[in-house]
Amino acid sequence: MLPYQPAQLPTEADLYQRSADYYAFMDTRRTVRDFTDQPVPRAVIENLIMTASTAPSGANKQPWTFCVVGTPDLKRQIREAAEAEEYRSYHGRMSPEWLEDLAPLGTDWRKPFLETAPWLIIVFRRIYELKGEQKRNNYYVTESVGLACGFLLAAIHDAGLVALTHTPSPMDFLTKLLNRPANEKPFLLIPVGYPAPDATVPDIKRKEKDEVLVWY
Ligand code: IYR
Repeated sequence: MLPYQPAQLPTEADLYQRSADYYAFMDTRRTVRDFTDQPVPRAVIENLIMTASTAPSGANKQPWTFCVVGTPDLKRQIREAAEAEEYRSYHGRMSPEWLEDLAPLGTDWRKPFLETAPWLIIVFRRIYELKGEQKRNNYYVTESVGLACGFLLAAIHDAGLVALTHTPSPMDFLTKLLNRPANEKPFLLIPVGYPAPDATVPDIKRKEKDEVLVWY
């Protein structure tokens, strides 16, 4: 064990100010589907991913792999495979209720952002580790990787970039295209970049405090 040495403890006034400021900032985050092809330096993506990798995880196993794709040819292959799956999803695999719930978002099977965004971050869950021949367990893998993705989205927003949490389904084409080992399962595909000047976002609202918070 090591002593925990936080930066200076905040005053109560600091607590109000900092929590309110961070909430106001995070409340400006939007999922964006319209990107420009303006480049984002690799070092920036590395910082964002290392921030994600500070997330807590079951038994500190850090059961995540972040694959970053920037080459036009691989982005095109990912787009073609994703669109083929999404076409089937939007034309029969998703229930009428699901399609109705998605209508306000204006999504369809076409995924041009998979080629426009400078980087695609594909997050994999590591369901176990191989130490030589021996399999070692990871724990709470989905929770851990979800937390890391939350940290990643907050870091992307803080940097001034935009992202989309894209979930093509099924996602096994990513295992094949990226040649990932059997202990890794695709979790989320996150295009990252600058928003297009004419980008639009759906006119949707966040829930109110009394809808999400219960005091006891
Ligand atoms: N995976 C599809 C459909 C989709 C599903 C949900 I739930 C969303 O919040 C948004 C889209 C797609 O990416 O279009």
